[in-house]
Amino acid sequence: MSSTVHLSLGFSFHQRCSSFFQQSVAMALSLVHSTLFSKTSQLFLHTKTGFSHFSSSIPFSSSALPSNPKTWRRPVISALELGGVKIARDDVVRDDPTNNVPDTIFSKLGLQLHRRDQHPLGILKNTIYDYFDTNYSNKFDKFDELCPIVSVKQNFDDVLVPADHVSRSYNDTYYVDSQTVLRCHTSAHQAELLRKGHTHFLVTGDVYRRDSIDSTHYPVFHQMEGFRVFSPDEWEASGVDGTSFAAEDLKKCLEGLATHLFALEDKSIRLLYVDSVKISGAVEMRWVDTYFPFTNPSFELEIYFQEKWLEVLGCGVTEQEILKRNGKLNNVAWAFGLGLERLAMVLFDIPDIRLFWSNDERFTSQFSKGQLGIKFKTFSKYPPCYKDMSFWINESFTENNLCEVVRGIAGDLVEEVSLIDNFTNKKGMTSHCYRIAYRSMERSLTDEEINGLQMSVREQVQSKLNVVLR
Ligand code: FA5
Ligand code: MG
Repeated sequence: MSSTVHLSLGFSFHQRCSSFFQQSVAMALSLVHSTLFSKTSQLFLHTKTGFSHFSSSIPFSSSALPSNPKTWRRPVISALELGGVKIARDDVVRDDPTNNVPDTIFSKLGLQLHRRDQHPLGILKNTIYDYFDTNYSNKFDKFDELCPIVSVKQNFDDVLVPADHVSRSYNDTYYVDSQTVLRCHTSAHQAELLRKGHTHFLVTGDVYRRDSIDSTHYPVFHQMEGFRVFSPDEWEASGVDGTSFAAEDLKKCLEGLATHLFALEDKSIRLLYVDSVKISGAVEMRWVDTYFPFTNPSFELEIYFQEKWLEVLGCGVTEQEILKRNGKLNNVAWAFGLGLERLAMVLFDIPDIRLFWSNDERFTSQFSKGQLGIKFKTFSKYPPCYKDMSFWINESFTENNLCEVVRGIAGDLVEEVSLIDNFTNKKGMTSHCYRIAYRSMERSLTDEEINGLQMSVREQVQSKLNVVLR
């Protein structure tokens, strides 16, 4: 795992190792909100008219705007339309202790990269659609415009996420208010679609998580949910029980999808088992057993990429309770949630997740509708610049809060935040040293600019996280 602390809807390292955090959600909440989110209300001009901002918003926070005026446009959006509903900035970003959505996140709402046919995410979504249409005779209903602002019930309760699960915390999820969140996974729509009678569906959309910073984690990314319900006659003849039948069908479906995607670029797939030796040539992937509250058994699919195993999707056989509650008693089902960016990074050779948000023509012009085989040619040869920062942490310190501060200042100019040293002294005080890598994907940064950013980071880390710099 690259930086060890990232939210997963399953059990992550984070969950196993930060019980102090679970116990202090309430404390963190008040601390986070009293200190972390002072809102920059001048960022967006307010207009009540509202409009979609597919093309006019930009992916930088104001504090991270590049100095070259040609490479950016100032955001002028105060409202947008999501699934036919008008949403004003004030509906999502509020100075209120139950709200932790910063402007940088609001600026991403409604961009809908997955609905752009020339964008790698749109190209990938369409290719996955083709696979399902061809192999399942158009049986899968497709949704890609469901509103990302959902209730806590939809996001967590409906998929059986326990009341004390770490993913519900303000440290991991963006809350609009105590009962409303920016969905942190597309599984938030499973229950409502089942209730509406859908038995085969794909839901694609933007999802939001407070998370660590590195080349494969971003606070906004895109998932595609797949869901398939079986009726008893489908598995009874097979001689195996419903759960085994569904699990086998699920793996077959996803292995078939992987073969379809990589075959388009003339690559073969090699399925490995945990601890297998890597052999170069083919795309190598493996199934790993895992845990999700909503499936049992549960699996993750990993692909070998940039010298590491990269988790690209989670899946499993749906818990009976979900089916029962939503009118599908006596059925079994499988579900998967695929991280579109991660898969697109492997397919298009995109080295950093920030690039998906780039409006730079040198990025956007490399992709065209329907063309999956294209390999991205990097245009950024700029070296990263590293800055280290040590401080004594306090009880409520979390890496996600640190990352939120750093992103708030440096925006997409920050490439990675990693813990490089960690010790506790005789007095029981714990020191962390973080290394921040600054690098623009699009231009070279001046020393002056980086020093300015680092100075602000140091100030805000101290004032907002109440840590003591060393
Ligand atoms: C889920 O979100 C589950 N809802 C998936 C699921 C659906 C399981 C249906 C079972 C049945 P997870 O937290 O592991 O699981 O995220 C799914 C995928 O999203 C990951 O495999 C990864 O590809 C992607 N992902 C997770 N966090 C990030 C991030 N910060 N940036 C980019 N991609 C991410
Ligand atoms: Mg996971």
